Amino acid sequence: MNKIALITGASSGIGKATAKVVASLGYNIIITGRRNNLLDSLSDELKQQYSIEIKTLCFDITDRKATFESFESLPENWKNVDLLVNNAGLASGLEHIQDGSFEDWDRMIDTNIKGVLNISKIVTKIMEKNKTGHIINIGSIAGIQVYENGGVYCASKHAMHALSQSMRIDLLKFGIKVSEIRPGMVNTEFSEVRFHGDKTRAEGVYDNITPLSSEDIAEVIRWIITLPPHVNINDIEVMPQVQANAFYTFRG
Ligand code: NDP
Ligand code: 8X3
Repeated sequence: MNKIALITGASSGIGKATAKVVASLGYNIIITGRRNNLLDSLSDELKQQYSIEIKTLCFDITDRKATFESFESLPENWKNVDLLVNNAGLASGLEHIQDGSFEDWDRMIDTNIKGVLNISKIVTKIMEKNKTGHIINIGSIAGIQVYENGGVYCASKHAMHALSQSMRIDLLKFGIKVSEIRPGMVNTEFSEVRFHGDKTRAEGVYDNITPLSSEDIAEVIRWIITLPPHVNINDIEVMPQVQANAFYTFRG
């Protein structure tokens, strides 16, 4: 039986690129997101290319009931997840604290913190029973640094950093590995989502620079999950060459 990976937010960006890498390694994959058409076309593409099986689960990770029910709908043998990639997440808005919108804040907190908790509780319970597993949390440079206007997104990714460390401790005795990846700028739908669909503003984020691609992050994941079982990468920061940290980007 192939190993099973569950990748949240696989309809685009880092999650989609990760699904391709994980498929190439022979895992059977559960891909999740809210856009079913994108999940279905990725599933078709990967099934054509690799001898693996894929399940698509379409649900909103902020909806705890839907998350539990979706997972529950899987056939029993699919529930034994070996690899969980907690990737689904977003930034919404970019404003000073006094101008921020409650709606944006709720979206980020509900997705980036509570969404991660929802799926992690389900999967870690199974990994605990199986005494094995690997969880990869997609954090951010915003999880250890804060920048102007990014307060709530940064807070949500600081929470991811704290959770990654505490999960590692809690799950240690069950043989479950927890790794956190903290990328800098990656060119995905991220900025378009942050700017509520404003493509021009989103493109401006990557003006005159070569940002990371989703595939760059997926390659890091390939490396982490193909290391020997006794080795764990606790955390790793990955930046484009032109970006030193959250504040300094060289735009020529
Ligand atoms: P994308 O916007 O391209 O992908 C985000 C994914 O998350 C989509 O598949 C989306 O699926 C899913 N998602 C968002 N909200 C929900 C929800 N409520 N329920 C279910 N799925 C959801 O962005 P990225 O690939 O860049 O983002 C992936 C992760 O990487 C995020 O956690 C982000 O914070 C992090 N990150 C991104 C960086 C960047 O510069 N791009 C840098 C550092 C970290 P759908 O819309 O179909 O629901
Ligand atoms: C996304 C990267 O720099 O916009 O997590 O916070 S940044």
